[in-house]
Amino acid sequence: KGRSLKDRPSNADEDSASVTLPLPSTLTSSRENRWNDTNSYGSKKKLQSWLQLPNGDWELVKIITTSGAESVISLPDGKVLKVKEDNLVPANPDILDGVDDLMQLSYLNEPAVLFNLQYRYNQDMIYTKAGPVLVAVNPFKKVPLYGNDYIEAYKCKAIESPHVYAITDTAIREMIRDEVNQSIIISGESGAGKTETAKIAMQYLAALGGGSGIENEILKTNPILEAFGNGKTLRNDNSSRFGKLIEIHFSETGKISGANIQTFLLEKSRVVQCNEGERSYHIFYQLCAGAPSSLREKLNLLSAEEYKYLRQSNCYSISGIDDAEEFRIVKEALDIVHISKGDQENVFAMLAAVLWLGNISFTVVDNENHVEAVEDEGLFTVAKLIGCEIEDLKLTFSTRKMKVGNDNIVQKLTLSQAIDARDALAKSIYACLFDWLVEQINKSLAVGKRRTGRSISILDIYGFESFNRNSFEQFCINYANERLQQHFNRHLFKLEQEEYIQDGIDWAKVEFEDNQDCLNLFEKKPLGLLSLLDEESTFPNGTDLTFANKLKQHLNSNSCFKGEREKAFTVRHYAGEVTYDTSGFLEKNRDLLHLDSIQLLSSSKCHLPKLFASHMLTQSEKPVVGPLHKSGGADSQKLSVATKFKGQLFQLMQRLESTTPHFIRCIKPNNFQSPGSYEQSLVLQQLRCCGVLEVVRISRSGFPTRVSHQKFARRYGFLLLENVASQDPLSVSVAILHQFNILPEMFQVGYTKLFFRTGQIGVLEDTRNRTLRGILRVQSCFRGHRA
Ligand code: AD9
Ligand code: MG
Repeated sequence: KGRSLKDRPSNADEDSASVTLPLPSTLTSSRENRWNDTNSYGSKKKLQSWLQLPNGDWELVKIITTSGAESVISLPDGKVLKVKEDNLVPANPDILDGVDDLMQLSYLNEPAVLFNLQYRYNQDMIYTKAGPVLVAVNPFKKVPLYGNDYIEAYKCKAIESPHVYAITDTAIREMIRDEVNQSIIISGESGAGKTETAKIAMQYLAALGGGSGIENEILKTNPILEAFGNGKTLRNDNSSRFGKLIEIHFSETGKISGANIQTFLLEKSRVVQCNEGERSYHIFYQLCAGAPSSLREKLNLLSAEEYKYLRQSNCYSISGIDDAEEFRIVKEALDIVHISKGDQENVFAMLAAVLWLGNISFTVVDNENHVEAVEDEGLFTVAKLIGCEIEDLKLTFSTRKMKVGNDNIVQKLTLSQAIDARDALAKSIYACLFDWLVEQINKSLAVGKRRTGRSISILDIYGFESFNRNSFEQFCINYANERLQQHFNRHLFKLEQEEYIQDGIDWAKVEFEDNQDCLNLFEKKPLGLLSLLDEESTFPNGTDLTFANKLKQHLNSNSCFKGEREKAFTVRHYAGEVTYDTSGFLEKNRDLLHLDSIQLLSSSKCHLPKLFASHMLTQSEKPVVGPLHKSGGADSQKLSVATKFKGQLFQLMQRLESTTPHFIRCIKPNNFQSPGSYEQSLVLQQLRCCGVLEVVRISRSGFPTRVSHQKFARRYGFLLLENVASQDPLSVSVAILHQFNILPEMFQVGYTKLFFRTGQIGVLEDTRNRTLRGILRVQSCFRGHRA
């Protein structure tokens, strides 16, 4: 049977004619024992091998003869070739095709991993384990793996094949068993499937921990946050433009008692500007398409095409999406999270105000190019929606009050200054609205007084991005991904191996790709990207060009940094090189809103603008970055965007450090969001940069389960046949291992802990559970007898 990594057709004729369970049953067995089988297929090596073709793809070939460093091989089409043996990589025997954990592969090499994932992908088995990590390959179509039947099957362990449900189930069990908070950390490039995966995990948690009704509220936060925080990009039709950590709390009985959502750095710029072919936030199009006529009238709503902010990217719809229907879903969700009809209307008014702000235009009024806003429908509607005077609004966009020495002076604005002031206001209103919504949702989901402290957090942030032109937003997004990658490395490589060595067990170290250098490039003080950005942001005469030059001056010797022409620079990220254009970096980092605009909002007669203004004021009181003496007039100084983001990420990492992590790596098999297409080189690049092979290598030679001697003795000691009450925990532990015939190669005894290979502890747990059930039955019989 021929295997090729190229264009392999779906295997409908093999063991998957009707795939109900996502795995051929022959492959589920004897998982635990495979780890040390590495050499048992050695003799077959000569028969089948992977040959790397000139384009980099791999083809499975048969070796006919080998002499010296050359082999004669036959290709699947019958052609016979002579090749250097260096170009061949051993292939696994057919019986290992499509194993559900890469740990089971005898030959762990790149083509073997690529083929295994593709073999499964072609049969809609999109999930595969890579040791402790779940790999999810985006199917870009509906796959029949979800819903109540599957949830039920995973809950009672009728299915064991890898799944988001399975990993979520493990998180719940470990939360209860170890009384430690858990986290599910989902990573991958933009469009790889993180947000969908997060929703699938939430679905499982809701099904298992539901009952009080709060689970439905939690699920309904998804359509709301996606409407307000996702938009279509060139990479993903539903791209998250903010990061999200949702912490779901549980009661002692394992029921969901509430939740809390924390969001990270929303991409504000999208509100006023987005690239050709992309869209702004979904909610704008949904509102335009779905608002009922009474609301349209109240907000003076037009169609999306008539708003300048939405018109500039020349893209209004997403194939397969009905914005009007989505609007209905969002409104229903807002009801469910207890946002009143009145508040909802206020929210829609703010959205309309933002759209209409973009339509305000300016006209030159003197020969120094100073401008004023044109008194037209745009200006009038914005004034009405924000609840302010038309004159005040006009003044905000034509003048700026400043302090020079002890004098208050009024500066007139030029066209570009006026446009900046208008766009800054639109962005701030939107960002405040987003934060306000999250705050309301959190109030509705709030955990009551009976907080147990048990929780499972799910992290879904924007994925690594690399476009033709990358700006401040990609800079922040990719920095966040570096942080996350480090957390992943720390847990799966560093901590794991350090623990082995500390506890004195036999261990040969596995090397991995460390991204500390790249993080240092960002974070080092005073000569890191973030520090230099902040410094330049405070200089009165700092510009994007002076910033770029400073980077080149100070960082050129850094191996993760490369200066480019003019205003650009390149960073070597763990996931690839990205060239950033510094245009707009300083403005976006300062993110100043002039006091005039804040004052305008505080003068409002409406609830939300007033609230936003007070929020902005408290923020701007916190000093730090802002061009201190710039005559252009910054009125408020505050933490720079990059510094604030860095702080948020540090906090996030601290929070995650206190949890047991479960990692899901999403993989994007092609760049066209299309089903059935699996591009080897693209998948390989993603596997490489997240170190999947190394993870598998460590897990297969490693000891993922570890328990202290005390805990082990306490948990399983009662199963011993002989009386060991007087013995120390280590002796009790050894006695247990002995009684249960745990093979010597399956565990190691450290100074403080026992270390087990995958699956070993399961046997003991099963016995313990069976015995406990037996004891309970006897007890209840006994009580029944007495009664
Ligand atoms: V970004 O960093 O926010 O731009 P994500 O979040 O990684 O990105 P997302 O979850 O939005 O990607 O997935 C992109 C698209 O892939 C979805 O809109 C779905 O159309 C598709 N997808 C992802 N996972 C699944 C799945 N399990 N089943 C079906 C899926 N389709
Ligand atoms: Mg997403």
